[in-house]
Formats: sequence, structure tokens, C-alpha cells
Amino acid sequence: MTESQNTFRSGYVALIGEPNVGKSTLLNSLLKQKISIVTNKPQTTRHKILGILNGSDHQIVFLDTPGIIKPKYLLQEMMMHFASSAVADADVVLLLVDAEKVKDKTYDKNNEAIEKIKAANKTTFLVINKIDLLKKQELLPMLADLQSLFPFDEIIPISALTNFNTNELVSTLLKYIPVNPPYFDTEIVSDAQERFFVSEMIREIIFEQYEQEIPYSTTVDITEFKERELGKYYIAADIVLERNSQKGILIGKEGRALKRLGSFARKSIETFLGHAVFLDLHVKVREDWRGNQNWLDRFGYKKEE
Ligand SMILES: Nc1nc2c(ncn2[C@@H]2O[C@H](COP(=O)(O)OP(=O)(O)O)[C@@H](O)[C@H]2O)c(=O)[nH]1
Ligand SMILES: [Mg+2]
Repeated sequence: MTESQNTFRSGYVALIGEPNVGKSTLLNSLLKQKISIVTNKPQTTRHKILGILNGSDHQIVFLDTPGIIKPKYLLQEMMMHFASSAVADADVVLLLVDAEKVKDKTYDKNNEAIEKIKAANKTTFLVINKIDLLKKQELLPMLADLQSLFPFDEIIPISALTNFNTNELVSTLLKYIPVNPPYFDTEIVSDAQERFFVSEMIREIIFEQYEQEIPYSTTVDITEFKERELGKYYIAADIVLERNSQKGILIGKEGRALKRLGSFARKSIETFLGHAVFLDLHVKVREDWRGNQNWLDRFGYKKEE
């Protein structure tokens, strides 16, 4: 064994917390690359998303998860399964909280995420995010308040948005991550396929463009992905809705809303793939798919073996 093999550290870190605390923003900021979609609406992330941070002497595998909630339908149950399985896999769990909510005392200390870390009993950091929204003197009283929640191994205030203290977060993590050879090829940032990222990018635009229940009732199924050496890549996707009545809203007057969606999604996919794309979108209705195990399997919301 060489010196570096003796000291190389590698491990799994789960990002958990309530919806909208900034888990996906933190993952993207740590990886300096957008691999998990971010919106200002809760429950955007539906899977366990794996992001790999490679350093000369370490590899940290981050698991971004859906925000912890009480599930109301089957899709949400699957989402909570992904969050639990991330915690089970983790060497270190990062519980993210929203600093502003703690300051305003709108943070519910009996939330499901706290329950989850209590049950898991792993090395756990409390990560207080969004401190860019706070004045310095507001932080100290907050810390005392949060310390009583759980015997955290570390408490680290950060801003995922401005990158404040995120390097410190990584160096502190490395103290707890075991000496281990890398789990993944050190050249890659994720194990997911391009297809998955492409469907997530379309979903992201849907979250931005539509209101109320539409984003939550929608999933995106990539049906064809043809990389052509000459000319544009051909990507066909089904935008799947729950009810016929949602079709009109998605498509819009004279197809304008769908056109707009297609144009924004295409641009973001082209930036990601670094190649021109012909994006062919189709709208489908799969009655009540969020509550149907067969459809959930078909659309990739599957428990891993
Ligand atoms: N001001 C501020 N906003 C943030 C920060 N981190 C995330 N956000 C915003 O919070 C919202 C939710 O972020 P997201 O990463 O999707 O949260 P998630 O649901 O926990 O994955 C988005 O509008 C982000 O831009 C931060 O450090 N500061
Ligand atoms: Mg997220």
C-alpha cells in the first residue's frame, strides 16, 4: 500500500431536513456544479440524488434527499423511503435548518426530520443554513436554542447560496469520514444517467412555470435519447399529468405555455450536455399516477434492490 492509500478518506454524507431549507443548493455549491434541482417551492427533490466530491486525498459521496414530511400519498411515501435509505447509508448525517425560521421562531422542533435523526443515532451535524439572511448577533442565542434538540457532533452555520463556511463544513466532515478507498471512479460527479438529469431539468422548469398542484402532479419520462454525432441530439419526453383537466393548463392558450416550457428546458439541457438538442415534448395523462405503484415503478420511483 502506498502512503496515499493509507490516508485516503471516503464516506457517505446524507443531507436531510425539512423542505426548502437549501439541501439541493448546498449539494450544488459543494460540487460547483448543478446536479440537483432547486426551486423556491417545497418538495422539488423526489429521489435520493448522489453527488460526489473528489479531492486529492478524499471522496465524499453526498446524498441529497426529499424534504422530510408526513407522507400523504404513495409518491411521498417513496420520497420518504429515499430519505431514510440515505440516512441508513450515511457515515455522517447533516441536518439542515433554515436560520430565518429559527430566528422567527417558526421552526417546529418536533418535526419529522428531528425524529429521523433521533431514530438513526449516527454522527450528526447541525447545519444552520441561510445565515446570509441574519445579523451576526442573532446567531449566538439561536445556537443555545438548537443545542437542546439533539447531541450534535458539530454545529456549523453556513450559507449555501453565498458559499459562506462551506469549505469549513467539508474540512470538518473529513475528521469524521473513515479511511477508506474511494467508492466511485474519482472522475465522476454522480452515478445517475444523463437521462435522469434531463428529466429533472424539465421538471425544474415546470416547477418554475406553473402554479399550485401542477408541478406536484407532474412527472417527466424520457422515452428516447439519441446522441447523433452529426446534428442535434434527439430527446423525446412525456410530460405526465394526473388528470385530463390539467392538460389545458400545461399546454396553455394556443400551445404557448408548452412552447415556453420546451424552449427553456431545451436551453438548460443544451448547457448541461454541451450539445444542441431537439426536444420533443408530449403530454400524457396517467390517472392518479402518484398513488399507483405500477406507474411509480415505470417512472423510476423505485426502491433500490
Ligand atoms: N438566502 C438564502 N437562500 C437560500 C440558501 N440556500 C438555499 N436558499 C434558497 O432556498 C430555496 C430552497 O432551496 P433548495 O435547495 O431547493 O431547498 P431543498 O428543498 O432543501 O432542497 C431556494 O429558493 C434557494 O435559492 C442560502 O444559503 N441563503
Ligand atoms: Mg431539494
